[in-house]
Amino acid sequence: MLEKSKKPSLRKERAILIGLFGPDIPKWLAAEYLNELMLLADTAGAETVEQLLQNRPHPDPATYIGKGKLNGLKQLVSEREADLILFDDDLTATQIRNIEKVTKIKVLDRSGIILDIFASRAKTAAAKTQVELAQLQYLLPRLTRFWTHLSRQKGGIGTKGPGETQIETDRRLIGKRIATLKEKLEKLDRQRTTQRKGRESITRVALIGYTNAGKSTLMNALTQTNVLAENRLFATLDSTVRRLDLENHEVLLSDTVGFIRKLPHGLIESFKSTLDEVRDADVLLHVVDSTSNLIEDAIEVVEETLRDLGIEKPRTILAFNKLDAIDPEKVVQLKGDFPGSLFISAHRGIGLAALQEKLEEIIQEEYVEFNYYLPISQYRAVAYLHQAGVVDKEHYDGEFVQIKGSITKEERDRFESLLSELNEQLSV
Ligand SMILES: Nc1nc2c(ncn2[C@@H]2O[C@H](COP(=O)(O)OP(=O)(O)OP(=O)(O)O)[C@@H](O)[C@H]2O)c(=O)[nH]1
Ligand SMILES: [Mg+2]
Repeated sequence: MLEKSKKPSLRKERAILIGLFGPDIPKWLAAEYLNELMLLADTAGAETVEQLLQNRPHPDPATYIGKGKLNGLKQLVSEREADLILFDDDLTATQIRNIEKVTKIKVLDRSGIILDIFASRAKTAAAKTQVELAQLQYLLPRLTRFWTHLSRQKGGIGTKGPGETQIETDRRLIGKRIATLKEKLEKLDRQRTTQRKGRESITRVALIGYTNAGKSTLMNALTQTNVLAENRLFATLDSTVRRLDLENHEVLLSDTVGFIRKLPHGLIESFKSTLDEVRDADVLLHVVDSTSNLIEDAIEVVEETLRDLGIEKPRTILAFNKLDAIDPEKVVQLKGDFPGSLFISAHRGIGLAALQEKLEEIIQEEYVEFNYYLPISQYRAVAYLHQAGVVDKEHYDGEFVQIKGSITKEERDRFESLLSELNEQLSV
């Protein structure tokens, strides 16, 4: 028998992760943050070979960690054969330059790695444009470092930066590109708005939550679609909208990008239009990973990001996902801490019927009853009620039809103006 030839495995980049703890951030919390950074590193394709936590109330303005630590770090880099140092915070251009000078390897900060992941995951024109815009906005204040890199690649002397004029030229070029990208986004935005217009009367439900909470898995479970869901961060960047048929209502369910703590500001800005699905939602379905050790943090990050985006909180259902993977005691505790929340497993299909019922209940709250007697000649009005509302009873009696049911207040107003239009037409 022939043995399958093994492919030579590509060596992953080896990363050292660094975070700080102190009076504001206890050590256990900083350790949790580093675990999340490890997941980010993994998503970006790097292997974590060491995690370092330093006790420091504030970062050193020149080197982030203390100077003594920096020398130790240099030693560690060679011992662990590391290619990359990742910081759980944003660094200034000076800090990056100084750390790279000592350690001689690539240094990335938190925004840098998140942008890198977004860039490699962006598929559609909109996502690509949004990410490029955010990358350039991130790059602009760090231009000196960029050029140091370039001159080093060219074999030049790494310590010498370019002349000011060169930086200026580059800044201008980037500025121009930013303007072009913004224009392109506006255009895409207009197309999207037109596409959304046709769906105005249907209730919209948006899945929101921290990255990796299980939003896409839930989307798939509820609508039998096949959106990519995986144990990586930011599996979803673009919005997907699917129709979901509840017992009495039809809704549009949308799945979109997940949130994370310290999401680079430029990214939030540039993803504003992708998040229009969230902005336009009538109901938010906030999915929480109940296996996380930082549940409250994650919920707060999501709520804060919504506030940053200027999205006023519509009615929200809080759904704790991954019920299959936690202890019953934790369920009891969460139920106590978050009354009214639901417990589900998107993966195993647990609690989904209750979730749909709750959705229906919330939607129904927006509905008002109607009871009309219409001449059968007004079949357009009858058709409208069928399309926009829920009809419970329809009784034909000679020239008239009695039609009873419920409809949203908004739709009822629209219907009444349609009715008066029809009446006017009839009376002329
Ligand atoms: N044990 C368990 N795992 C789940 C459940 N639901 C989702 N997962 C897993 O959680 C991981 C993330 O799921 P996704 O659906 O991609 O999460 P998401 O919220 O869409 O993530 P992003 O798009 O990356 O923001 C995957 O590995 C899923 O298989 C569940 O009910 N139980
Ligand atoms: Mg997803």
